[in-house]
Amino acid sequence: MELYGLSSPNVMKVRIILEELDVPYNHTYIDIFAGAQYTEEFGKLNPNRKVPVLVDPDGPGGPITIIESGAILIYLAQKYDRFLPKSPTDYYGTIQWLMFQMASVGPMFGQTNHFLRTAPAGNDYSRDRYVTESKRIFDVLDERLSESEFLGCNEYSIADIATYPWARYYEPNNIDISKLKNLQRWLDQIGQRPVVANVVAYWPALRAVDDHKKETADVKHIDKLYGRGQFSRA
Ligand SMILES: N[C@@H](CCC(=O)N[C@@H](CS)C(=O)NCC(=O)O)C(=O)O
Repeated sequence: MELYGLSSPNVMKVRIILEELDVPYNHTYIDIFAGAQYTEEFGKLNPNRKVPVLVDPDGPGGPITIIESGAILIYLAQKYDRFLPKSPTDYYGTIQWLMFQMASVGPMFGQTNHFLRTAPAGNDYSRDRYVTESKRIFDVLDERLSESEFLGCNEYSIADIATYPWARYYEPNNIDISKLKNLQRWLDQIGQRPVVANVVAYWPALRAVDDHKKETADVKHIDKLYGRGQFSRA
């Protein structure tokens, strides 16, 4: 299998499941800081021009290309029959918390990261809105984890794999989770899985590559990435 990505949380999810499944894969680096997502070749893989993208040459009925990290997790869980329980209660529990990650955790935490670390000064309203929403979402996760050992149900599933890489952002974003005991318990539990611990351990090296590329990038590419300057359509 070929995984197109870099060091983002959405890509970390896919690396965690591939490594949990012990499926061999190649990782092709897509340099979004140099516009690699806008090539004709990449556009054929993902018209949304974002990573991760998974290409499985051995898909159902031939090679298959899958975009959207949540869809990739469902695909791999179903192909290898793991991390997506079959009983209706657990199946829909897992799907609904996976959807919560895709619709709320990822997009809101992503905006929080952007406004805390990337946006220029003078965006207090936007920054406060996303920090507030992120804190609310952390509370929701904590409440859910007060009634269930894992997010989707009482076993480790793709809902946990999807959410863990984003939940770790409480630290760099200075979000106080000291009162969120259920969330803390879950973060420890997931982080202690050998595969997860291994991915987390090698991640800073990947992150350093991205940080360097971002710092040395042509400002035009960064403006296009963030839809600003000459690329703003507002
Ligand atoms: N909903 C998508 C989000 C993917 C996404 O936003 N990817 C980012 C990296 S985390 C990206 O490729 N950004 C490049 C760009 O926006 O040009 C998923 O979960 O796969």
